[in-house]
Amino acid sequence: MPWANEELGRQFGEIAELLKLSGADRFRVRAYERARDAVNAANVDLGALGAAELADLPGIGGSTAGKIVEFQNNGEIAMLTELRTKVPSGLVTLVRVPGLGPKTARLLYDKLGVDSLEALRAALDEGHVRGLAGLGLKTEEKLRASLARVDATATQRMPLADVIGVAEEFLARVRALPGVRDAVLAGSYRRVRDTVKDLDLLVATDTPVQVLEAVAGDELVRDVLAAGDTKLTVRTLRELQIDVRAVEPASWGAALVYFTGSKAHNVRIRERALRRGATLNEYGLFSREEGDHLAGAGEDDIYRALGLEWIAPALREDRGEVDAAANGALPELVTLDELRGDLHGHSDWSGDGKASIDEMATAAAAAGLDFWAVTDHAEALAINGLTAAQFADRREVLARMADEVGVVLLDGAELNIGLHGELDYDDDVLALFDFCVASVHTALEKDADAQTARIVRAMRHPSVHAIGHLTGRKIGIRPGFDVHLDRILEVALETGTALEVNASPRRLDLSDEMVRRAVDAGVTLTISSDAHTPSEIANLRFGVGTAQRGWAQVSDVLNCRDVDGVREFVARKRARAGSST
Ligand code: DGT
Ligand code: CA
Ligand code: CA
Ligand code: ZN
Repeated sequence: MPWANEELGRQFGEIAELLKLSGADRFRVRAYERARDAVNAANVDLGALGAAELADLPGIGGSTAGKIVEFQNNGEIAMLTELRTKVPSGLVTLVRVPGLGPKTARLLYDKLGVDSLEALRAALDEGHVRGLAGLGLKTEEKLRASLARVDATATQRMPLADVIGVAEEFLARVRALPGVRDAVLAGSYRRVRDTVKDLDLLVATDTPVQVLEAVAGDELVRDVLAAGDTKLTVRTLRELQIDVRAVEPASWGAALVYFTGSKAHNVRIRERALRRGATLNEYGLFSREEGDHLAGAGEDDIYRALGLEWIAPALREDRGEVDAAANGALPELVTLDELRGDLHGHSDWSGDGKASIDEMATAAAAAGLDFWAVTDHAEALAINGLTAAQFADRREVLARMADEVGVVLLDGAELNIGLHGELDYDDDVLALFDFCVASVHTALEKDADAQTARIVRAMRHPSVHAIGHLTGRKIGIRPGFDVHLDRILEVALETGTALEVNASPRRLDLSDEMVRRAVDAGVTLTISSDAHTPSEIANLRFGVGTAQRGWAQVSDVLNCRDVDGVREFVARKRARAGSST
C-alpha cells in the first residue's frame, strides 16, 4: 500500500475513535470509518492526487478529499490535530483495555475521574465501579481480568505494524539521494522484532555532511532532535524517532554489525574478539597489538575473522547463536524464497476480504508462490462467514478457475473454534475441504485452562490442519490470551496439526519465543499471510522474520513443501484421527 494511503487510513481511523470518545453520534463516527475504509481500499497513491481527482474515487466525497489535501500539505488532517487536544489522553488510555468501550470509558472518566490504568485499578479495588449506572459485578470482574492482560509496555514501544510504512518510505527516499551508496535500516527493525523503540538508519557515503543535510530536510521529518557531522536524530510524522548514521564504505560491515545489535549479541562477539587479541567496534575489527584493520567492509568478513559463520540478523539476540555459529551448528533458517505457498488468505466471498479470488491468486503467483489456500471465514463468525451452501458454490468456481490462474488453488476455510472447541459444520461438510485453519475469534477473555481445552479439542478434529493466530494478540491493541503452550505443542505433535505463524505485522502470532518452543518440540509450522488484500501477501516476510527469530528451519515449515507434500500432511492427519477413534 502506498505510504500516504496507509497513514491516511490510520488518521481517519483515529478521528473516528476520538469522535466516539468525545460522544459524537454514531452517524458521524461511521462517516469517518467509511473514509478510512475507502482510503484503505484505494489502489492509487492518494499522496499524489489533486482534490478533484480524489473526489472522483469510490467512497471519497468532497469533504474527505479536502481532508486528504490537508494531509498532503501539513502531514496531518487538521480535525485530527484539534481532536487530539480536545479528547483527554486518559480516555485514550482507557479504551486500550480489552472490552472497555468508549461509552464505559467516558462514564468512568466523567463520574469517577478515572484517567489512567492505575486509577482504574484503584476504582475497581475500592468498589466504585459496580456502583455506576449499568455496571454490575460482572463488568467489574471482566475489567479486572482485562486490566491484568493490558501490556503496559505496549505504549512505549511502537508496534512494527505502525512503523513499516514510514520506515520503508523514508528508506527509499534516502536511497535516492545523491552521494548515497547504500542505506539499510538496522537495529531491532532489521532483526524483525515485533515492536521497535526507534529506527536506526545506516547510510554508506563519502559525503556525510551533504547527505545528512538532505535527510534532515526531507518532508517526512518533523523535528531534528540532534545533528552532527556523521549523526542525525530526527522525528517523523508518526512520532517515530530515527537515528541516522553516515558511515564510510570501509566501515560499512562493522557499522552494520554494531547497529543491528542486539546489544547483548554485540557484547558476546566483542568478548570473542578480545579473547582472540582483537578489538571490535563500529569502525572495524582491529588487532590489539599492531592496531591493524582486520575486517570491516562487509558483515561476513567480520564474522569470518572471528571464526564464525555469518549470523542472520533475526538470530542476533544472544540466544545461543554465537556458540552455534562457532560450531557450524546454526539452523538452516527458513527464508522467504523457500515458501512455496500461502495457507491462510481471504477473498471477497466473505465480507472482510477486499479482492476476488482471481485477484488474490494473481498476486500470489506474482509473489512466486505455487499454491494459495482460499480460507474464507466460516459461518459461526456471524458478521461475514460463509454457509456450507456458499462454500459448495465456491467449490465449483474454484474448479472452473483451476486452469486459469497461475497457482494451485486449495479449497480452504478458516473455521471458528467455539467455546468448547466445536467447529462450524458437520464432519461430512468439513471433510470436503483441502485445507482448514481453525482459529479462536470469540471469548478471548477466558483463562488459560479454558483456551487450552477448546484449542486441544479442535486439534483433535481430523479436518483441522492448522491452528490460526494461536493467542489472538493484536500488537499495540490487545495482548493475546494465555494458553498452556506445552500442552498445545504436545497435542499438535500427537495429532499432526500445524501451528500457524500469522505473518500480519499486527499479529505475529505465534510470537518468536513461542516459535522457538514449537521448533524444539518438533511441531510443524505454517507461515501464513492471512491476507485480506493482494498487497498483504507481501506480509509473509514478517512471518518469515518471526519464524527465523524462533530458529525455524525449512524442514519445520509446511508451506515450504510442495502442494503434494501439503496434501500428504492433510491425508496423514485424517488417517491418524480415523484410526484413533
Ligand atoms: P529498540 O529498543 O527497538 O530500538 O532496539 P535496538 O536494538 O534497535 O536498540 P537501539 O536503537 O537502542 O540501538 C541500536 C543498536 O546499537 C543496538 O541493537 C546495538 C547497538 N548499541 C546501542 N547501544 C549499545 C551499547 O551500549 N553497547 C553495544 N555493544 N551496542 C549498542
Ligand atoms: Ca532501534
Ligand atoms: Ca536507536
Ligand atoms: Zn484469517
